[in-house]
Amino acid sequence: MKAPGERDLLLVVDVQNDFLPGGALAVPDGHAVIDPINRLAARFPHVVLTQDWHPAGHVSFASSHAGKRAFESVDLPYGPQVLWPDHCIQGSSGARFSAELHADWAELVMRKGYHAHTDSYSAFVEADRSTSTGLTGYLRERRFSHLYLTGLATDYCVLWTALDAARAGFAVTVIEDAVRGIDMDGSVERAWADMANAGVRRMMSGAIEGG
Ligand code: VGL
Ligand code: ZN
Repeated sequence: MKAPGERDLLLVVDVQNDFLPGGALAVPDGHAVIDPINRLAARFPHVVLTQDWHPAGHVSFASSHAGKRAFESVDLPYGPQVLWPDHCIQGSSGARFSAELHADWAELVMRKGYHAHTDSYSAFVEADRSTSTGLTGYLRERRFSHLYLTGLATDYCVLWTALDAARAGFAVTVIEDAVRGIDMDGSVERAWADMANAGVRRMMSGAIEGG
């Protein structure tokens, strides 16, 4: 690929302490995404970060459901919901971006998952599949056409964000070496298949000029 231009956006998904080693919901090998993201962030003229941002007692926390454990599922009004350890609580150190992430020049931090009764893996549409975060409008108004996705986790927030971005009409490429997954029961493999079916492309960070 030639050098990223004015219509290209680097979208960095949830590179927060709770998803990194030692965090409440550590993604295996999650730390490995940081170097490639830092290199890419220096190349892209435009960078947007997403930040998982839950109130205490959030509906996606196992601790909010009597008798349930993390990684089990419950049926919520909007459908099945995987339950997680408490993570990315608003204002907590776990919710902060990794101190090693160098993207201070990011133009927007898109927070998500802040409604107590609705989760949001996607940066575009919440888990009820109807509440919009506003990101589509923001990106359209700024005339971005191609989104390059990086971050955590491949099989949850990256996956849902990629699918919704493709649905909204953006060209979408996931940077393979700049994402890592949680991987429950083959969910990473399924995620790549679902993204491919939706027309999402994949690329290594080294294929981006100067990356
Ligand atoms: C995520 C599970 C719960 C993610 C966020 O960033 O992929 N996964 N909340
Ligand atoms: Zn979350």
